Amino acid sequence: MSANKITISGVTIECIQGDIAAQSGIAAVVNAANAELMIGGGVAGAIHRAAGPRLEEECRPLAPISPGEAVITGGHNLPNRYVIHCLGPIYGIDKPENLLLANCYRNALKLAEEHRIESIAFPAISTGAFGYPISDAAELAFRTIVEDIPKLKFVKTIRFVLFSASDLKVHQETLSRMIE
Ligand code: AR6
Repeated sequence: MSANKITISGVTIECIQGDIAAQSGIAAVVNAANAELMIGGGVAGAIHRAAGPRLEEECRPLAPISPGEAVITGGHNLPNRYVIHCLGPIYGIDKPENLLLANCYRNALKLAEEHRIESIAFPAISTGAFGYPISDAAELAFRTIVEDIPKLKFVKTIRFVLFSASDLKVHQETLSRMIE
């Protein structure tokens, strides 16, 4: 079985294939950042290119951040009010990587709640340049979010934006196991 979305206690978790920098209608997008919060490859490149140079300016005094940490800025030229920047663990180097990756999701949701954000879109943090295996990362991300749902008062939509069809498929299959 494979599911594009599930709703638990009024909170919808959904997955789509797309570009994290093109998510209109979502209040906050999450950046798979580098410690310096500067433009990089992958998600960080797409977000900074779309947001424009004022995003780096706003980020400079907030850096560096540690694995598992999250900070929030404005969205600048993105179609989103906020960007929440998370530094994922480098697989095999930053340990324990499962705890550090879970902290990214927890800390991002905590910031979203503090800013009364209703909708948030995540990329698959750490699964690109940082090498975290996609299915382990998907399982951990969904489990962490489902555990946090009872704490959410403002967040109602949590979207996963996957770059490739195969990453989308992994997430759909993992999501459907959450409701079995
Ligand atoms: N939209 C959605 N997902 C994307 C996009 C996009 N535009 N581009 C890539 N992905 P990565 P990390 C997927 O490398 O592993 C950067 O250079 C990609 O296929 O962006 O946390 C930073 O500067 C993968 O599944 O993030 C850091 O140094 C996932 O997003 C470092 O890479 C994450 O890939 C962070 O590495």
